[in-house]
Amino acid sequence: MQTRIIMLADFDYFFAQCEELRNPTIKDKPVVVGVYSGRTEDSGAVSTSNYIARKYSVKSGMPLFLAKRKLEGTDAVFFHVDHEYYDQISSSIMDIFRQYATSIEQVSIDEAYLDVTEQVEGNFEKAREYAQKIKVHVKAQVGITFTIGVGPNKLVAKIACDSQKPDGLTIVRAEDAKVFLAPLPVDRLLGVGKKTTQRMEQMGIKTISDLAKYDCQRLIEVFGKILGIYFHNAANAVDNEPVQEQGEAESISKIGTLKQDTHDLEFILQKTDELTEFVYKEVTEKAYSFKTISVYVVNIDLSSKSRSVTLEQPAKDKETIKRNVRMLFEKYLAESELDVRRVGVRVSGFSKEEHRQRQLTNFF
Ligand code: TTP
Ligand code: CA
Repeated sequence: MQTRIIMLADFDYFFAQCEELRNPTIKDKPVVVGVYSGRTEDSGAVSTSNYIARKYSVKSGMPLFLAKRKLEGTDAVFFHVDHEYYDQISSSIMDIFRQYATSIEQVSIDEAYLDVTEQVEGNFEKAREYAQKIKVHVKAQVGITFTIGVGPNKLVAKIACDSQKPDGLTIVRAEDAKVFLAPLPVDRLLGVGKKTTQRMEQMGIKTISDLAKYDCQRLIEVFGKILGIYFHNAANAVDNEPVQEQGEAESISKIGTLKQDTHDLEFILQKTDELTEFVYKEVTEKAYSFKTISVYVVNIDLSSKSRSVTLEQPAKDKETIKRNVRMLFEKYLAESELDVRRVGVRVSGFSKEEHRQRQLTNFF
């Protein structure tokens, strides 16, 4: 088998970087994005923060009041998460990735694997230039930086990516992969959590190299066949999982700002027709049928609302989206007197005809 060349792209401090993008003046300040529970002014948790805030030891998951305390005396800025906005930026980057790879596999809002074997003719030196080219393209078109790990498979690409952030580029050639992994602790492998780490430690396995040398039969006895073989292979930098779009996406959406604030249905529908074109294109590319159609509205007072409708039968045509978007907006405008500033169209509840084989990565 030809050596594959796989990239993992992971967007840097993603939610916080998105906020910097639309508020360029905050770039040299600590930036924290949080989920506010609403109970008291500061209750909630940090989703992420930029690297300046991280210097003050702000971390994802930390209570917001604690982050505030750590940043006391600085000119830190705090934001509420805005998933719709981050989703949209993420989709536009994923679209660029699709132009550069034979296949891509989005694993989260801010991570995707790209199989670029053909594009770089199996050559790791070319892969370096190619990765730079993708970074420059995304930076110029979307304004976001990200880190790339390159390896002979997904497992190595992921660990390479984690080894130098932000705006990093780490390349691990096929012949160096085992040596690259050897000194790392076992919990760097996907699927090795706290419990497994403890169990392995009892077995005298601390590093990936310990695991690579461990008797495979014995691993199977302890962890079962699927995991035992997986651990043995992973530690030896062996991973044949293909890069392929995972299961079904949860939703496909597109948001846009109206040319002017309005309460006029036809004016709004001109915009949503454009958005529908985009959504419909994605849906057909993925051969999805959908059951739910939603609209999203940001009013002039910046309050936001969404409305949706679920069909009796899955559909896959553009007219169904347009018809329901019209219906949802007719109803919405009758209920609300506020002028509308931004609108969005989303479809979800996907099904796909062909059945996909479950991947091992989905196993975890
Ligand atoms: P990560 O990739 O873990 O983190 P990051 O992109 O903020 O930072 P970096 O990759 O530079 O280390 O998570 C991606 C996004 O997921 C992140 O921007 C916010 C969100 N997130 C949460 O909402 N809660 C969490 O606990 C974590 C870890 C992430
Ligand atoms: Ca990230």
